[in-house]
Amino acid sequence: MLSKKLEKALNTQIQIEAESSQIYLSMASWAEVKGLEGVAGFMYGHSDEERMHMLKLVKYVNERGGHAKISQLKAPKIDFGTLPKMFQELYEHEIFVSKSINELVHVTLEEKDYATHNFLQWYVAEQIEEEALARTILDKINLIGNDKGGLYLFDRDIQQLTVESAASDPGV
Ligand code: OFO
Repeated sequence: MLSKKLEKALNTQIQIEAESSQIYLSMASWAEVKGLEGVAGFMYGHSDEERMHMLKLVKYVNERGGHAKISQLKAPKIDFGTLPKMFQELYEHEIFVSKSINELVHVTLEEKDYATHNFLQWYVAEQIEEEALARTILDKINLIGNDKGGLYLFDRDIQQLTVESAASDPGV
């Protein structure tokens, strides 16, 4: 059975994952209307992943005798300015999510809930990979700069970039 404090903290994380999914969905739509099909596809996929992160938490909370509460979400931005700015935002957002997961892990120790501590290790590992992926993309995009040909190739290749490939590729 989850403690009230941990249940509340997990519910906050559910909201954060749901908002992450919305942010990446908004990035996908922004990229799509700009004609960046590859970037859009990548972001749609990333948005789905965040929804999966959220669902995994929802099911866990309910399974442990808590109540996963589905709440109102903050509306994401609609315009992301430029591609480098958008990927910088993605990177910073993942750092924010990692901090939030770390705080959650801290609460499990305070509450002596080792089952939840164990459950959250998947998220700890996932965040390392997500940050690595965001950094890899950011490095590539900064390298391209204003080169239109480079941007074309980047848009074509980004869909092949997965969390796994970024983890084994130290970047540019
Ligand atoms: Fe849920 O990992 Fe990104 O935000």
